[in-house]
Amino acid sequence: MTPGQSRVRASALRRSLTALVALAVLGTAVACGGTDTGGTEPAGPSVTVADMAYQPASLTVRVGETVTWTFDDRGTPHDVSGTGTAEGVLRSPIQASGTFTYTFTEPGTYEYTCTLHPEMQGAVIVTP
Ligand SMILES: [Cu+2]
Repeated sequence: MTPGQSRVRASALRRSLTALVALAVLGTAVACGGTDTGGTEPAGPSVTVADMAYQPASLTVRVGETVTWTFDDRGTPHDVSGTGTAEGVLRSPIQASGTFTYTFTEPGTYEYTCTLHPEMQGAVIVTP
């Protein structure tokens, strides 16, 4: 091969290596996120209420599963208040800390909001 081809190959190899390293770093970060629970993370599906948002905003669970909402927004109170078909079904107290749990026994889409901050929107999709 010519010296020119060799340079092209080395450059392609470097790009591949960079991609591999990026993947490895990403993998490590994900692994750390999965294990760094500190022993306080709920075991089942969970939503964190923080930074004026439900995280994740949309969650899919199966019938019979219990979802835990953890209120952790530096003292700002929120609630979980069902809208539409979930109105009156999904209902937490207004709370600035602690958790709220709800066990979904019927399939469907449960949309909810915060009565204090209507811009906060969340949904739980319950599959059979
Ligand atoms: Cu709120």
